Amino acid sequence: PQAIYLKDYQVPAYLVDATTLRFELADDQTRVRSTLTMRRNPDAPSAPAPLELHGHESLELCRLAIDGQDLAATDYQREGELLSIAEVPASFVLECTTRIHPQTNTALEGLYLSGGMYCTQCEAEGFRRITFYMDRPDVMSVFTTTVEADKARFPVLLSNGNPVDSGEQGGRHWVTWEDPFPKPAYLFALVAGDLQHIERPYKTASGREVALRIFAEPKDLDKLDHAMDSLVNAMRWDEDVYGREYDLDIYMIVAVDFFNMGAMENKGLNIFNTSCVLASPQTTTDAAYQRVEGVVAHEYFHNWSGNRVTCRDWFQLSLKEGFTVFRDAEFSADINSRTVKRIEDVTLLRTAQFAEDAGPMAHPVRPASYIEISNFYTLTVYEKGAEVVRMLHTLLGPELFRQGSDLYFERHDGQAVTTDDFVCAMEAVSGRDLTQFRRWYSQAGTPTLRVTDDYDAATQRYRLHVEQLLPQTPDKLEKLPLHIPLSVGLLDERGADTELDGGATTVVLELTEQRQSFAFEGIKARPVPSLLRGFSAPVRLQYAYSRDALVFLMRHDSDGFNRWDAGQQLAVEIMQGLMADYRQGRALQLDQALVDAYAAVLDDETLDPAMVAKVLSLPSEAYLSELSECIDVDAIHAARNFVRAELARALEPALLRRYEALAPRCDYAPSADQVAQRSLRNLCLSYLMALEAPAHLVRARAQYDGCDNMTERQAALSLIAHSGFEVDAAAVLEDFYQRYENETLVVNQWLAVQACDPKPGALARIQALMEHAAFDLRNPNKVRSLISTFCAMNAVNFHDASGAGYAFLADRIIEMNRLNPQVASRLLTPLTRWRKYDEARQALMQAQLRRIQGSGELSRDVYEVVSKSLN
Ligand code: HT7
Ligand code: ZN
Repeated sequence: PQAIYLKDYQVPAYLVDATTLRFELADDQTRVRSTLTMRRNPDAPSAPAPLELHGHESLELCRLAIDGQDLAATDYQREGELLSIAEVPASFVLECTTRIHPQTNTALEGLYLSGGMYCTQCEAEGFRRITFYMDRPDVMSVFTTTVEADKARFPVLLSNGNPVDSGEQGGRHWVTWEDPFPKPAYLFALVAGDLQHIERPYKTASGREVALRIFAEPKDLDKLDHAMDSLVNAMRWDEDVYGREYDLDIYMIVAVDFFNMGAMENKGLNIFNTSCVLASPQTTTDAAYQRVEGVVAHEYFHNWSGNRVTCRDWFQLSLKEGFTVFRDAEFSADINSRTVKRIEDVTLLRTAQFAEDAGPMAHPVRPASYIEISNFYTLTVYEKGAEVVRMLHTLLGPELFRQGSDLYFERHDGQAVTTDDFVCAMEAVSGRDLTQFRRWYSQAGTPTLRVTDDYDAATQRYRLHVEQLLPQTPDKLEKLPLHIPLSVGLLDERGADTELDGGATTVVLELTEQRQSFAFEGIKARPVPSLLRGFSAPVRLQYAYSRDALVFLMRHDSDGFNRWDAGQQLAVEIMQGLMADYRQGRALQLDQALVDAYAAVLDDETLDPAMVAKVLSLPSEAYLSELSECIDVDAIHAARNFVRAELARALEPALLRRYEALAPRCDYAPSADQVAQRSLRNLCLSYLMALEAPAHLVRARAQYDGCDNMTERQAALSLIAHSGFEVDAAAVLEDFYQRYENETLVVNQWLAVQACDPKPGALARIQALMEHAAFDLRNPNKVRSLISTFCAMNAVNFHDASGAGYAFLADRIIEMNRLNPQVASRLLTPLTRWRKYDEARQALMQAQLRRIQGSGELSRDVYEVVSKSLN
């Protein structure tokens, strides 16, 4: 397979002004007839070029005609994914008929069946599996789509836009949809199935009436209200915060069970993984409720940041994804707790994106090349991309940022543009030169900020000295200093913020050089610096805080994020010491400083319980791994478990007191205050269960039996299932399955709970579960629940020194490579990290990568990740 380079971009030689599609859905095949009104692109180089259409090799071409004249097989050439016609008129109508087989489409790209319902996934390059087309995002066309199918089995027929016509004949029926907004093919969608929906009217700020409809299988109709509430909140928020309104008469969401990712923003017809839309108190945890809210908002926000203004080419993916993640994060922060949302996002970034940025697949937010674009829907493009937008927001301030966003939408409505166009709009409104800032888009790797300080009592001057260290990445490109906003506050000896510039207590230092110093005058005593407040840039921060200083910041920092982060740094440092002790065979002993700091937070009833839960949550094994030069999974597991059990022993009465005091007093609601209380209560129970005492087991089982919601039940389930009380563990798992056998998403949770059970013998349990009726290798949600969870969340078992975990994963990847390349390629992630382990494990992991490499014909997706990992 060949790499594609950003530097080779060329404007399309032809344009498609109008696209008319007719789908005839039948049991063994689907016939697709397309009529494209095309013309030469006036912006293309003047010599007439051949017409090049994309078409997947699975497409059966039945008819191709230009201006009504059928083409003979000798009039065109098919090579790989391209069909070319040497000569075409300056403007013409191209007609094409293809035959496709959704029934056997296990890749879940293009048109496929999800549990008996037809649906599509066209981003990034799925449309070429439906018909021959200029399947690139800078070719935008208006679409008219007719869907025809058996009426009894597929009573609901949907596509983008508004329904304009329908009819029926002899048991079959059809509906025609018209989408007036020009769009690239990746935003095309079609659904046909036996679905029901809920509906809510919505009036936009300017008074337009919109019908909001959410479709699902009839059995799930009672689980759609939360998604609908989230949608309405998101629509109102986008009007208030960005001045953006919805533009069609109907907005539809359809829930499907078989889906490669979370959801898809097709114009007017979003298609969602059921896991991102269905919610009910009995089947859905608080975390899943929040995910539904976030994903519904994210897809809705794409209507402007993605659909009205789209990407010129796939290298620009972060133009829509980074911006939209930033928008959805701000939405969630506004309607829930801002600090908790920030903590969760930064945790993901520092744990998983930093690891990606340090591995063989590291790439800039705007990649310079790819072999398979599906491999670039990454944490770097999404999460780091959102951080880049956040830094622009920090540098410009909210007002100018909003003006920049208005200008961007105004300038580029209806266009396919680049990340540079976005930055240009921000430059235009602010008058700032963002040339250096643009390096965030082109340089891969996570910078480290090394900070030192000095204080001179005589002159009352405090100085911060900052050095940026930019890591080498696989592209081997030279790294130049970045423009980095560093938010800083200075705490005096009482813990109060010092007034800095013009009375502000937080200032944004702008780093632009590799080494830079910043002086603060009139500082009466040596302060404790609060650095990188709110995580103002996606960097690793190095500053030699003493443990006392970290405890001080935990108590006093006015920045909630940094208060939490100080606690994390303290816990990390203590656990790293214990890991070293464990390796040397020394007795482990917990630093009393951590016990005291945690006790103070636990006893502070004035704090938001959600924050208490966050502060008292120990850094995960994955984060400790990311911070390790060479990952020792056993030492990490042992040290973390030791700290958990010691904290539980020392704080048992306080934990119990808060656990009892937080007992639910009213019916379940996914409201911020209830979510906060449940999160702290479940955290207390998890510490108590670390004591492995029968009395706490009884408590956990009582919670499991007595609760009215999935948040409490699932928390109790995993604590019991992962405990050493094996009989009780088996009983509760059996009970859970019996209760929820018919709830697919809950059964997936049941698989995931077992997949991350750290007790020895996990691999055999996973293999047995693969034979269970609840498992299906063709359903990505189930693969993620069982296999990805085992590999990512059960390090001690997956990385067992025998290498059996690696061989198991390689077998699954080889199987999945044929069934579903996108899912197969994502399963590879843990093996790509082989350089971070000891020599023996490195050899075992590499051997499995080579086995995959030599296992036969590889999809582009798997080929790219395997070959880059072994390079
Ligand atoms: N824009 C959507 C991306 C997506 C996707 C990409 C590749 C393969 C399958 C996919 N499903 C959805 C989702 C989003 O970011 O909103
Ligand atoms: Zn998105």
